[in-house]
Amino acid sequence: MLVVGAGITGIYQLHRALEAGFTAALWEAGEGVGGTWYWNRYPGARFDSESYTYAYLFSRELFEEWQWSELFAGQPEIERYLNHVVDRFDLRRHIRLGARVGSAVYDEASGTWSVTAADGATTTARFLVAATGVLSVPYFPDVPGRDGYGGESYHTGLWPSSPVDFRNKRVAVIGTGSSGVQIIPVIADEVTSLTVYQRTPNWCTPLNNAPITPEEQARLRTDFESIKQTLDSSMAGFLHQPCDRASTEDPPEARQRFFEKMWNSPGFAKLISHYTDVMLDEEANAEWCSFISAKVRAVVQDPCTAEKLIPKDHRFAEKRPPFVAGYYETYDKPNVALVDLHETPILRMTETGIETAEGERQFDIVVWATGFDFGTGALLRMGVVGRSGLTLAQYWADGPKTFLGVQTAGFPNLFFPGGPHAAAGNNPRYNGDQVDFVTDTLVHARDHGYDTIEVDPAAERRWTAMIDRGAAKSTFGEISYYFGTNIPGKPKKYLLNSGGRPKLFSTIAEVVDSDYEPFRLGRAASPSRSA
Ligand code: NA7
Repeated sequence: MLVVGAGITGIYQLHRALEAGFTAALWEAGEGVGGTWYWNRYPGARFDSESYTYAYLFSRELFEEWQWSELFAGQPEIERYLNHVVDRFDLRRHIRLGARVGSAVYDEASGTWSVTAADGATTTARFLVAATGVLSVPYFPDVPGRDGYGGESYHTGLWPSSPVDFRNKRVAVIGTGSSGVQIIPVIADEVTSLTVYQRTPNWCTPLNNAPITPEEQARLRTDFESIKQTLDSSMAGFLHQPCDRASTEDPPEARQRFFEKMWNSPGFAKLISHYTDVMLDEEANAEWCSFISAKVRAVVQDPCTAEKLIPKDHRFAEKRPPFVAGYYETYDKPNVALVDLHETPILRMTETGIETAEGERQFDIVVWATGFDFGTGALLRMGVVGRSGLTLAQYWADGPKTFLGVQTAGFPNLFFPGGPHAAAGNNPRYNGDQVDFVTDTLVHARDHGYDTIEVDPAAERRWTAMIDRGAAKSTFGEISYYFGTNIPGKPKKYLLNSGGRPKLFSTIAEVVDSDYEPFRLGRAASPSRSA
């Protein structure tokens, strides 16, 4: 088996493959392991899922020996953790760094994949597992003159490993999604001036981070089994529990008190533990949005800036809501300015800065916090060629078609856990479910003497139709990058699993009960080419 990508999914896949007795290697484009948590090393990058709910749960010993310092750990600690896991489970000797896969071609006679990295290295694998992630291809908008800008330029998702010195620099940040709102408050005090180029404001609410005390750590150790059970069965892979009532069941004053409680709750509790109607009912959502708007107006002293920071074009959770620490407060600092790109769009980059309709501002550093080609970006850049010369790019020209978000017809022995059509929520939990399924499926194939396994197109059609039907009812709107609409020319298709984790679980159970009926298992004509 060749695993591609040493992020949280790929590391786990490698571990499971070796444990199951496969000969396995992992190729990773970066010079270190960690995936998202390797590339996104910008100041302020951190979890917004609770650290111990994002971490691996496959080993009780690992869970007990690793002490997270904070409820929402920062990038350096996360990267340390993932390196620890790699060493702890003796995985490093199977990992090849600096190996960006540029081509993966299926050979029908042998039922194997020939894989080539950008540095020319080649290998052959019977099973190819692309754990290439959903947020791994940074997106740079096509701004005229971008290449001619002569200052320092960084994308949050491609942050350099040597620290960027922001001291005494005039800095621009373009983009105010989860990454932008994390870096902005952290660098504001270091820089001479910070100019934020905002196209769309988001509904930002407090992360409410806190240290994890030794007492809490002791409790976590004791509660491992119940934590694991809750996370393994939860809809979205969090410990937060759903609320027992709708907003209409509380009088107005009680609603305000509840909103205040939500405001002070950690991270995603504001989605999962909120009133049951807040994500679904327009009026309930609008009342919560008014509450947030009042908070923004109370913090941001300049009323004009405050209004610009309040979303007007989408409701709460229509886009992935960011969580913040000191974000709105940043705009009260004298060295921080907000440029509203709806009022004054970027015309071009100059050699020394950014020109909008209001003129040019000069910068030493420009930070692109402009997001990613979500879901399909990495897979479509891997040069994947399946049966009969069909490329994945051709087959997915109108959007991804998958079964369970792990396989696509015409590409035998290729799996992509944690890719498009994965569930929505705390990523490692359902990516881990998919890795477990892929591993069990390959063990089944191997132990029954099969060389090839490929999903039946009918099963793929059913799964993809289910995703598309459910997308219409999703909380996320079509303006969300979950529909691919942030990338010009990309097909507008839902890229998550709109059936959620329960649908993933129930379908996996059906697959196993039916003895893998949705898959075609076969024997290769000349299987010996397998490495
Ligand atoms: P996001 O959430 O996709 O945010 C990208 C930001 O970049 C967003 O504010 C965009 O504005 C902005 N953007 C994109 N293109 C442009 C152009 N052409 N001009 C100006 N601004 C632009 O990416 P993040 O990295 O912040 O977060 C990604 C995920 O990582 C996050 O959801 C978490 O899961 C972790 P727009 O809203 O499109 O108007």
